[in-house]
Amino acid sequence: ATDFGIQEALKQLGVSATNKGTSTGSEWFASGSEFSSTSPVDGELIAKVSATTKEDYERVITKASSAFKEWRVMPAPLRGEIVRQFGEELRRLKEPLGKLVSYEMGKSYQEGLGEVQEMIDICDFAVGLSRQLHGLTMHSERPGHRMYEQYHPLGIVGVISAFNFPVAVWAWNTALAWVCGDVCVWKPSEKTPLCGVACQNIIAKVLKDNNLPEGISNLINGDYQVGEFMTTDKRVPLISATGSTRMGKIVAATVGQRLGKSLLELGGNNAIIVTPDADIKMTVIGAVFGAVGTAGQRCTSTRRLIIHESIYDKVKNAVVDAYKQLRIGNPLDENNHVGPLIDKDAVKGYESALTRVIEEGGKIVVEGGVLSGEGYESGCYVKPAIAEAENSFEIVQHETFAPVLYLLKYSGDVENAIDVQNGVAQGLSSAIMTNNLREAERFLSHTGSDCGIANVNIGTSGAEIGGAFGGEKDTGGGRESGSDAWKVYMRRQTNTINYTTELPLAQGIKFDL
Ligand code: UN1
Repeated sequence: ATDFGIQEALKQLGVSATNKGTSTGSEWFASGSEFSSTSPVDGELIAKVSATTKEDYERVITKASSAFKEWRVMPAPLRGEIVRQFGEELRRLKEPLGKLVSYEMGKSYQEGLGEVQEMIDICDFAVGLSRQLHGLTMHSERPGHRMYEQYHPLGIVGVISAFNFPVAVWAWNTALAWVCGDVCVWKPSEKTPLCGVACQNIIAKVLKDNNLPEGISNLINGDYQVGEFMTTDKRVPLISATGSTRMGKIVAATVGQRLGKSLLELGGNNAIIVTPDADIKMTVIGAVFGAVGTAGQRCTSTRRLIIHESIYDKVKNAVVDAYKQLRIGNPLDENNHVGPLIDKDAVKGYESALTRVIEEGGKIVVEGGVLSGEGYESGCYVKPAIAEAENSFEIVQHETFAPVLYLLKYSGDVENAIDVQNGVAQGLSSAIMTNNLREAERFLSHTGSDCGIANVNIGTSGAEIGGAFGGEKDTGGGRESGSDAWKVYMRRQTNTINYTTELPLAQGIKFDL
């Protein structure tokens, strides 16, 4: 079989057949049992990683705590300079890292490169941010007083990331956390541990070259039990977690129990509303990429198309036609549009969604199925499917992390479509395709989409790093990446200074002694 340069990429990234799974900077250790990373592309074992034990974890936290004491007093723009160098290393290693992402996770090589590009972009953003960690200055109600606010480094930030964006989501968090003066402990998904090893190697080199403490970047590996070391640990003031709503509820409860902060980026159930004024060509591109890109495994993947009855058949036929062009296969081969699902459990989830939608009265318009035979040996390749359904179906209410698209029909005004769009538990991304200003503005208004992301004439996926990323309701409420998402990585302080010889009390209170 063609190796597509994987061995060479692993070598460049310092990933070997057996990797120690725990690291502070360039120091690696391991006392836990080994687990395997298997590629969904060809079902082959890529390499092994040892899981982090409680003892390993304690070592990490000790290192991280002492690194924080040094890192927090380094001026923010100098921390920005370190993140700039990290971005440069990512530019240099974009191809091997994009390839590893593609091979370990299964997304197309193009998307793997795109993911590394998101890392580079957030580094650039963070470098600028390192000179803009602004607070406000307020007018005091008391004479001779000054009042202002500051943002101070928070401490150790725990990052728990998902398999679907195995490198970018870490970078969104760490690039910001680092310029904010925090140190990070990362637990990547147990399905993509090698992406974690590779990224840790990249930042470790930068830290070492600059003679900085190892504990600024730390890696731990394993399943949810390893994640629990952090969620239950008071020494980790912020947990940023990406994954399912089920996982997020557990993390929120655990972290909330100790009054820690959590930043949650959970499931979506994203829809595109297609109104009678939509540009059908644009709709098809947005909907098809949204539904089948990353094999439907983005939080922002398009799950539902809410189409006006007057153009329903036209849109349906155009989308069904486009699906006929899709090539499913090895994601490292640039001719293919759709790669495999992450593993066989995901394939089961996909199959059961298709069974359920029929049981509930839906109608399949593009047949799904698991592919077998040459090139599909991993058993993880599935055909993107489309079903006509109702929003009230239980399965439509549920996020299935696979390329299954539901077509829903609406009649009357755009308000009716917005009701359908909002009529799910999740609230991540949403879109409307229309050239009608009134419909677009209504969709974006207070009574419009209830999601964290609402787009006009763009699909639901592929958000830029410059905006705050995240969503409402069952999506968890957190915001990562651009805009002022950095504030969650810092502790906020209000300062009032009296430069007189009197001590007037606020609210005009008299307290004569
Ligand atoms: C995710 O699926 O967790 O907006 C992140 C997008 C990407 C990020 C998705 N920029 O689709």
